Amino acid sequence: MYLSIQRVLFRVIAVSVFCTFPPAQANHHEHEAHASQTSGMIKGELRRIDTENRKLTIKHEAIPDVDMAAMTMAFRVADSISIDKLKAGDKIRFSLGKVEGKWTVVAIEIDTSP
Ligand SMILES: [Cu+2]
Repeated sequence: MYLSIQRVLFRVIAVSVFCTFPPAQANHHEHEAHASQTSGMIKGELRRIDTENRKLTIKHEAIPDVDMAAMTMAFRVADSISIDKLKAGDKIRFSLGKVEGKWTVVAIEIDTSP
């Protein structure tokens, strides 16, 4: 019961709550556990890997969990995820979590299914 109420409330208050936290660039490692809302696994294809800024450009299918249509866009990547072995063109499955009010890749795997 508590969880379902929280889920509904989250959509309403997420932006205002997360925006009150200043970006703490110096304490990067404190961020990674804060994804309190996550999507299911999403199919996509990697278009660009920006290792310097830890961003992935992903062509993704529609994501009903987060009310997003199919599109190509850049996502930030959670600190806990290694992106060294990823390359453009990889078919992937990934999930998103909201970190500081932004949808962030919190899990990723190469999709080996045909
Ligand atoms: Cu998108």
